[in-house]
Amino acid sequence: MKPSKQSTAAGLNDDIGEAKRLALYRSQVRLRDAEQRAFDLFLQNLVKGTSHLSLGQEAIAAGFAEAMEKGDLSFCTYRGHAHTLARGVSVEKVLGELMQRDNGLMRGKGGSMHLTSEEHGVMGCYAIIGAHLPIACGAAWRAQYKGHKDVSVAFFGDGTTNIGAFHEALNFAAVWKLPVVFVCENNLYMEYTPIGDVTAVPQPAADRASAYGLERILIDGNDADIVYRTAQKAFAKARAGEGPSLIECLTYRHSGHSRADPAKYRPEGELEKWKEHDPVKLYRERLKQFGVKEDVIAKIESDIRREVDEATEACKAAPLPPAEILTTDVYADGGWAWRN
Ligand SMILES: Cc1ncc(C[n+]2csc(CCOP(=O)(O)OP(=O)(O)O)c2C)c(N)n1
Ligand SMILES: [Mg+2]
Repeated sequence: MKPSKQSTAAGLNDDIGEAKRLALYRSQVRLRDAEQRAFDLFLQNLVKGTSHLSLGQEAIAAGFAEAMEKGDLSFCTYRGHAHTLARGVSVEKVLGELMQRDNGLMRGKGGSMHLTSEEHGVMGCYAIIGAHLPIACGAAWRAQYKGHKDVSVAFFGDGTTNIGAFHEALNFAAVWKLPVVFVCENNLYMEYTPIGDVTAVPQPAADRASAYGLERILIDGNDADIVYRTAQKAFAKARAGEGPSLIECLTYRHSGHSRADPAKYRPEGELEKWKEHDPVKLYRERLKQFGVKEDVIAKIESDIRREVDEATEACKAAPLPPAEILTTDVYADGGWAWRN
C-alpha cells in the first residue's frame, strides 16, 4: 500500500490526547526494540527454536492493546511477541521465554510460539493457521452468556483468510452477534507466497466482510492513531451487544517470515518503500506535529533501550528451568491450573 494521504489529516484530529499518544509511541518503541534484540540474540545462538517477528507491524499491536480494557482477551498467531508485550507482559519475560530460561513467561517450556498470560488477557499464540478464530468465538460466547463486558480479539494474517476456520468463525460470530473483533494483519505475504497470487479478491479480509453482513473496514495498519480509533469503535460496538467486526490492517513485515527466511522472494525496492512508511518513524513525526518536545521523545527511547538492555542481561544470567517442571502444567497433572 502507498503511504496514506489520509493518515496525516486523520492524525491531526486531536481526539486522542497527549497521554495516550505517548503511550502509543512508548509501546511501539518497546515492541521494535524488544524484537530487534530478539533477532540479535538469535544471531548469537541464544534464542532456541524458531521465532516470527512483527518488525514493521507494531502499530497494530500497540493501537489495539491501547484501546483494550483490562479483561479483554487477545488471541494471537505464532507471530505473537508484539501482541503479548503490548498487553503489558515484560520484555524480560518474553525474551526469557525465547531463550528458554527459567525467568521466561512459560518458564522456558513454550518458546516463541506459545506465549500465554491469562493475567494480561493474552490467551495464547496458535501455530495452526486460523485455529484461534473459533476459540476466540468461544470466549466471546462465554462473555455474552454470562453478561460480561469483555471483548475477544483475534489477530491473524492475510493468508489465514483462505482457511475454512476463518469463514466458519466469521459466520458463527455474525449469527450469534458475538463480542469478538477479527483483526487481519495484511502484510502482503503468507509464508513465502504473495497473498494476491492465491486469493480471489484484492483485499483478503475486507472484501469478504459483506459475505457475513459486516461493514468493509480497510485501514492503514502502520498509523497507530487510525488503528487505535478503529479499535475503539469496534470495541464499543461489541460491548453494546451489536456483534463482531472484521478489520483489515495494511502493513508490511520488515523481516522474513521466520528466523530461517531471508525473504529473497520480495521484489527489489519493496521493503525500502515500506520503510518510508515505517510505523515508529511515522509516529515520532506525529508526536512532533502535536508539539511534543524532542527531549520527551528521546527520554522515552532511552528508557526503553535501558529496559531492553536490563532484560537481556537478566535473561543471560537466568538459569535453565529445572527438570521437575516438565510434568507440571500438562494434562498429566489433571490440567487443574487451567480450570476455573
Ligand atoms: C493449517 C496450517 N496450514 C499451514 C501452516 C503453515 N504456515 C505457517 S505460517 C503460514 C503462512 C501464514 O500467513 P499469514 O496468515 O499471512 O500470516 P503471517 O505469517 O504473514 O503473519 C503457513 C502457511 C500452518 N501453520 N497451519
Ligand atoms: Mg501475511
